[in-house]
Formats: sequence, C-alpha cells, structure tokens
Amino acid sequence: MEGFKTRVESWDDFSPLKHVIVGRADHTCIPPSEPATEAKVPEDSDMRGMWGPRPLETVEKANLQLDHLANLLEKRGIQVDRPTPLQWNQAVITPDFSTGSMFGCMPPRDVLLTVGKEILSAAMSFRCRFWEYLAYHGLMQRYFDEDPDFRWEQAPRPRLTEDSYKQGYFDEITIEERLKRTAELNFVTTEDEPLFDAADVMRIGKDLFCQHGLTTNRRGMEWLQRHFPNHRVHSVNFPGDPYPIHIDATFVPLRPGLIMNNPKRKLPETQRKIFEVNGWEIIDAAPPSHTQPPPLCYSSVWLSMNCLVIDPKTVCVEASEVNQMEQLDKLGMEVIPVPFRDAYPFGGGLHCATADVRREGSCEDLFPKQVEGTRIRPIN
Ligand code: DAV
Repeated sequence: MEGFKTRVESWDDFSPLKHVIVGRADHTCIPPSEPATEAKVPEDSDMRGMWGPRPLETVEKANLQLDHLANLLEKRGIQVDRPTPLQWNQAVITPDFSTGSMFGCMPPRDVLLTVGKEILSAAMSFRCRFWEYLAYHGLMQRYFDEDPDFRWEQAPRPRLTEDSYKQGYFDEITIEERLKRTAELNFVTTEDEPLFDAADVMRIGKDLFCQHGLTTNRRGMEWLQRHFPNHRVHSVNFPGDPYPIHIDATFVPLRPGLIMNNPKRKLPETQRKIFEVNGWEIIDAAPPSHTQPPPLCYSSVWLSMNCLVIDPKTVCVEASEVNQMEQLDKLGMEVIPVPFRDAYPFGGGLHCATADVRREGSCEDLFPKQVEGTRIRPIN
C-alpha cells in the first residue's frame, strides 16, 4: 500500500476495515497505584503492589503477537500504522498531581476515538495515562498533512486533582460491595470535570453508546454530546461488572442489528428498549475458554469477546478462545484465529490493541426510533 494517501473516516466497529493503528508493547510499565487505578488491580491479583517496567521477555513476546496481527491485516489489504512508544517509565508531573510512571501504547483504542472524519484523543481518567496521546502525535500530524478533511481533536485535558476521585473508594472493598456500587452508579471518579476513555464508547453510526463506569463519568458524556451535536449520545451501564472499565469486553457489535453482551454483565431492561424497538438482537457471548487471565494481566477472562470485526462477515478472535470462535462461526462469520494472550497483560485484546483510521461506509441512522432510557439529553 505504498504511497497510499490517508483518508480518515470511520463511523462504527463493523463496516469493512481499510486502515487501522495497531499498538506496540515497547517500554510498557505497570503504573504505581493512584486514586483511579487501584480499581484495575483486583484484590487477589499477582500485580498488587508491583510497579515499574514490565520484564523485557514479556515485552518481546507481546510485540511478536502484535506484529503478527499487523502483518495479517496488511496481507488482507488493510493499511496498518504503528504508534511511537515513549519511555513510559518517566514520571508524570503537572501543576495538579504527580505519579511515578506512565503506562504504554499497546491499546490505542483506549485513547483514540474515531468518529467520522475526526480522531479525538480522550480526556483519560488515570493520571499515568495523561501523556499517552503523544505516542500517536506523529501519526496524527501525518494524517493532518495527507487528508485535508481530517479533524485532529483533543478533549479538554483534565486536572485530575484529588477532587476528581472519591477518596478511599477502594479501601477494603469486597466484590459484593463493588457490585452494589456499580449497580448504584457509584464510581471512583467524581463529577468534578468531564472524564472519559475512548474505549468506553461504542460507535454505531449516528448513535454513540457510552459505558458509565470507573473511567467515564456523566460530565464526560455531556461533553461528548456537545462536541458531537449531530450524534445521539447514550449512557449505558452493566451492573454485573465489579470493574467497569471500557465497554469492549462487555457489549460488542458484530454487524448492523446484532450485538454480543457479556452474560455476566447484562444490559438493564430499561436500556434494552432502544435496541429492541429498532429490531436489534442482543445475544449472550460464549463463555471464555480460560478460568484465569494470563500473569500480570489486569483485564478479565472476558477479553475472549474483545474481537476485531474486519467486516460484517469476518472477525479476528484470540486463537485459544474456541467457544467464542465456534459461536461466531455459527453466526455465519469467517473467523480468523489470532494468537494474542501474550499481549493481553499490556492492555487488552484484539479490539483494544487497534484503533480505526478508516472503514467503508457513512454515518447511518440505525436507531431511527429513539426512546427514553439511555439518552443523556431528553428526546424532543
Ligand atoms: O473485562 O477486563 C477489559 C477492557 C480493556 N480495554 C475486562 C475489560
């Protein structure tokens, strides 16, 4: 694809993929704990209390799998770009806070929200991720130069002072208490300022479905609604999730009219209506093939459903996830197995590890009947 000039445009997660960013594991750190990230480390995790650069051999193994994914996509005619990793072990110091290290750039999906001809760097709610957008700066500059219609955008940088987090939120918290708080929409982030991670947003044409959870607050969604006035922003939440961070191992669209929902994290009844009245089917995702995530991984076993849809008939699934592969095969999709478990500890699965630059198609209205229950603005 030499000499191919960039065109940025993507409106959803299932139209034919033409150009994508695939992350890199280089220099990734386990960040020190901070008010928002304690949430990421479950009580019984082998990561508790550890921070600093990840062991080199694990970085190399993760990069092999990321490179393999990039090659596989290129062989299918998809243009692939890669970020430029920073030395993530540097401290983050702003006028408002400091923390011992940054994180990494394996999961571009967390940071970059592509909506039409725009790529928006998210606010981000972890202090360690404050500078992460810099890994994509060179790519954004190039897209800006190559595509006269590309909108290069950045959400308001949050201050992330102590006021942005509920103090002591994670002190001696049990799983039961976590689930209770998730159900009550009581999260570690306050409403002090707009906060969101890009991976909390599921894009379906004119409608953007945002997970209200540990990393995205109501003000973040209100900001997104004002920023995208021609879109309809919805708030969704998943009471069964003790660590609600990012929507893409919970609620995953496969093609127009079909979404997989994590059976342990069901969309509440009142929020299902918008899908039902518009003829969408929500199916339970197949169970993961593993009972534990790989070592030093802070995502759950449900990365099994964090698949990368290449077009409505083709999907990349982690190679050991036999149940998930079988389910998608039965749904009539061509399933491409991709070994990826060595990359999981660096920030997620196949969807997390990618960010859209271009997919075919335009901004479709796939929810023409709007109902109350999810919209953050009243329906008029
Ligand atoms: O189930 O641990 C992972 C999402 C990472 N972006 C989970 C969510």
